[in-house]
Amino acid sequence: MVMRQMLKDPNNPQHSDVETFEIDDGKVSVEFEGIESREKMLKRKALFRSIALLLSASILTITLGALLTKLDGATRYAPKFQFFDRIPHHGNWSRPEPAPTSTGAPKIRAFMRDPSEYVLSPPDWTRIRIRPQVKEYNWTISDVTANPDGVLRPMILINGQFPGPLIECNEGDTIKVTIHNKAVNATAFHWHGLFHKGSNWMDGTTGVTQCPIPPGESFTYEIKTAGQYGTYWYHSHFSTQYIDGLFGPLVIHSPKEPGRDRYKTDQVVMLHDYYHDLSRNKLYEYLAPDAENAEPIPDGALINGRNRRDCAKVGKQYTCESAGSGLAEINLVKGASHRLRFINVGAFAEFEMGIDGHIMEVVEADGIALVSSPYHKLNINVAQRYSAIVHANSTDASEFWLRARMINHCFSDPEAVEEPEVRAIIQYTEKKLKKGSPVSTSAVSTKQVLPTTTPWDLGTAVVCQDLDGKLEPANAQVAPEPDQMFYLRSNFQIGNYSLSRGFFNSSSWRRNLTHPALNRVTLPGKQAGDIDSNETMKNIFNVDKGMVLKVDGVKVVDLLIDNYDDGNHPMHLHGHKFWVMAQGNGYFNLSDYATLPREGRLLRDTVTIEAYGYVLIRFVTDNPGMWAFHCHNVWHAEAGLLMSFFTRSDIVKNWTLPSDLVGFCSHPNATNGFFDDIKEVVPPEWRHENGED
Ligand SMILES: *[C@@H]1O[C@H](CO)[C@@H](O)[C@H](O)[C@H]1NC(C)=O
Ligand SMILES: *[C@@H]1O[C@H](CO)[C@@H](O)[C@H](O)[C@H]1NC(C)=O
Ligand SMILES: *[C@@H]1O[C@H](CO)[C@@H](O)[C@H](O)[C@H]1NC(C)=O
Ligand SMILES: *[C@@H]1O[C@H](CO)[C@@H](O)[C@H](O)[C@H]1NC(C)=O
Ligand SMILES: *[C@@H]1O[C@H](CO)[C@@H](O)[C@H](O)[C@H]1NC(C)=O
Ligand SMILES: *[C@@H]1O[C@H](CO)[C@@H](O)[C@H](O)[C@H]1NC(C)=O
Ligand SMILES: *[C@@H]1O[C@H](CO)[C@@H](O)[C@H](O)[C@H]1NC(C)=O
Ligand SMILES: *[C@@H]1O[C@H](CO)[C@@H](O)[C@H](O)[C@H]1NC(C)=O
Ligand SMILES: *[C@@H]1O[C@H](CO)[C@@H](O)[C@H](O)[C@H]1NC(C)=O
Ligand SMILES: *[C@@H]1O[C@H](CO)[C@@H](O)[C@H](O)[C@H]1NC(C)=O
Ligand SMILES: *[C@@H]1O[C@H](CO)[C@@H](O)[C@H](O)[C@H]1NC(C)=O
Ligand SMILES: [Cu+2]
Repeated sequence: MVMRQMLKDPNNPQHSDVETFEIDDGKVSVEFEGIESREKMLKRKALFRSIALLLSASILTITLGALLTKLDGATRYAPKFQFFDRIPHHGNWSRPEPAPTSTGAPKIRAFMRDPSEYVLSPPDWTRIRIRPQVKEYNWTISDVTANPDGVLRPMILINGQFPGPLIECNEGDTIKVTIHNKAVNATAFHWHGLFHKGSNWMDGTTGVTQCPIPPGESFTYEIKTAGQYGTYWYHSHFSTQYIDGLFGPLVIHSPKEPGRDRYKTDQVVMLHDYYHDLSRNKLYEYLAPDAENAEPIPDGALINGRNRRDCAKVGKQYTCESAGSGLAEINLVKGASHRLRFINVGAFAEFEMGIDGHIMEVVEADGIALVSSPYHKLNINVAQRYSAIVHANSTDASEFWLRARMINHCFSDPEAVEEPEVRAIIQYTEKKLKKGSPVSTSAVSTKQVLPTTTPWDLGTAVVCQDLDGKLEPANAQVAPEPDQMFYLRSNFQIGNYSLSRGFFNSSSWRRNLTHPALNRVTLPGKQAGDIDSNETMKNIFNVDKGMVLKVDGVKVVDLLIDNYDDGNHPMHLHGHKFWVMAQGNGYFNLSDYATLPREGRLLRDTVTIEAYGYVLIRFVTDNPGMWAFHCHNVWHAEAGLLMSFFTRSDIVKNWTLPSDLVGFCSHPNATNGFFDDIKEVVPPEWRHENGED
């Protein structure tokens, strides 16, 4: 047995939609006030009537909202007119998803999702009475070989396409996603940033709130969207699996969101680092003995799943067929303003991104509307979101580069990345969209018109930290005074078997897939009975294998973390938004604690702790459940940088979890694909008799 400590802190060795829009014929009811001027509304009414004459009533009932928005905010992408012929007459339609593609080298790039799917159709709140809807999605998960950037690799996809489909709804709607797991390994889906108030078991976090969905089984997530809006995303929360293809955007519209009249079109731009191997194999290298927390270097990056590699430069171990691959194209109607919702859906790299010749007005961070502030470039860490308004009024060109560069100074070997930058083409388009104009096909044209614009001459980021400058919520809210504070030290240590593990104090999380934390506190019988005793908590949870901090009642909790690691951590708290009270380099000076300003603090759900830095966050424990708090760098989370908050045990202990979820816990295939570092990477002769599992 090798027992070595490598501490980074020298001073302290201790440590298918169903959408129905309702229109009152002619008399359009306005449920929300003060959103649009009367004049503008009358104009819209006139347009509404003239279109009404052209279209049959059955079509009208369903698609008017989407149609008007599309005509107004025309993009080069074809509108969803194609749906017309799929509309059943009873006014209920499902968006049929293409059948999963079979394994093998795809010649036709049908696995690439049509980019027009990431163009949003915000509802017109002024003319359509929108009642809460149930939005249903039917997803089949399967193993597919595909080559988004040219390099063939095994992937795990939703309905055979990459990236995942957009979930779009209105605040108050219920989203129902049925997962049919047809892949060889288990899975589970997390809805990043959603509160799941009163339904913590829908949070989708293996080891914390659920047992995985075994291959061959199905499960329906039911997600309420009350009390929040903005840009979110979803991803698998089973090991590092999401980076193999299981992720996508989730957008909640709301009449409460300020500034909706400031842009004509609205679309999602996902940025992500990318590997040419299955994440499981990368995890194997990363967690191997003596690997010393050297995170796998991405092979490149993608925008909305797209990029194009030069096959001549790709390693011989890969099969590369770049025909049909290309850069993402983002179409902006010339002269108008546009909302771009940036999401970092990657594994590890923070991006610095900007658009040549355009200022970005940042108006949203992690689902919180902001006072607009202008930026030339944005820093966006893993799992964070920013919305920016971009004005398509440059007279210099009509094609521009969107440049997104991984901040490779934060990589274990900054020089090792071949292509740290990925680009997309921003194209100005003409105002009106012609009905029936050709759909931009899923096979991106290889005859793209490449921009010739030059980047902002501003130097490049070398530190991984959050977007600086003052991001101020539009709806100012004074953070409450704290009731209690937890302090944690995070670091990486090389310990037993020479494995590099991530720690919060003495805790390095080892997920127990068949006994998730939530199940342990809701089991009928003796455990749940006296969960309020500290003794029981100690018996149920071994702090060294995953700290669980229990908070009784509704409290205002502060969490201060000092990071003794040379890497940054995008920290995410499930089920809540938190105020970022303090953040910086070095260690927090406690004498500042009493006087921290409480006004204008940014609320978000993912915050960066710099290398050798700190963060102090504040949140209210008003959402009962078992909520993971973890680093969203997939490698770090798998090395153990995850813990949980257990709130409102008085309510939670009365819960009965859905029987299908509980049933998965005893399913023989629920742990298929689980990566146990000790079993997988430690040579048998090194292992203890009793194991360290
Ligand atoms: C829509 O169709 C689905 C499947 O056919 C059905 O389950 C659902 O109840 C329908 N919804 C409405 C609002 O009619
Ligand atoms: C959902 O997908 C499954 C598997 O592809 C299929 O059997 C089922 O009929 C679909 N259900 C609906 C409501 O579309
Ligand atoms: C583009 O529009 C924005 C917002 O109206 C304005 O601030 C900016 O100066 C304009 N740029 C040009 C080049 O006209
Ligand atoms: C973590 O360790 C620090 C330093 O030993 C200690 O002050 C703190 O209370 C610990 N945190 C928790 C939640 O136990
Ligand atoms: C390492 O192994 C020893 C002996 O089995 C055990 O007491 C200790 O808790 C282990 N440490 C870690 C960090 O797993
Ligand atoms: C998970 O927890 C159960 C109950 O405490 C225990 O019996 C089992 O060995 C644990 N499994 C792993 C892999 O730690
Ligand atoms: C349980 O532990 C907490 C935190 O250490 C403490 O405040 C509380 O008084 C303890 N409760 C009991 C019943 O001992
Ligand atoms: C902490 O803040 C106090 C008061 O501002 C100051 O006197 C002290 O020097 C600071 N300590 C450190 C280590 O910076
Ligand atoms: C939980 O259930 C018990 C027994 O049925 C009941 O007395 C208690 O009030 C419930 N607690 C809550 C918070 O609903
Ligand atoms: C578990 O997987 C094996 C191998 O694929 C299969 O033969 C078996 O039927 C599965 N068990 C269940 C309960 O689905
Ligand atoms: C599924 O799990 C097995 C190990 O159980 C692993 O060898 C394989 O690579 C996994 N497949 C995928 C697509 O992750
Ligand atoms: Cu981390």
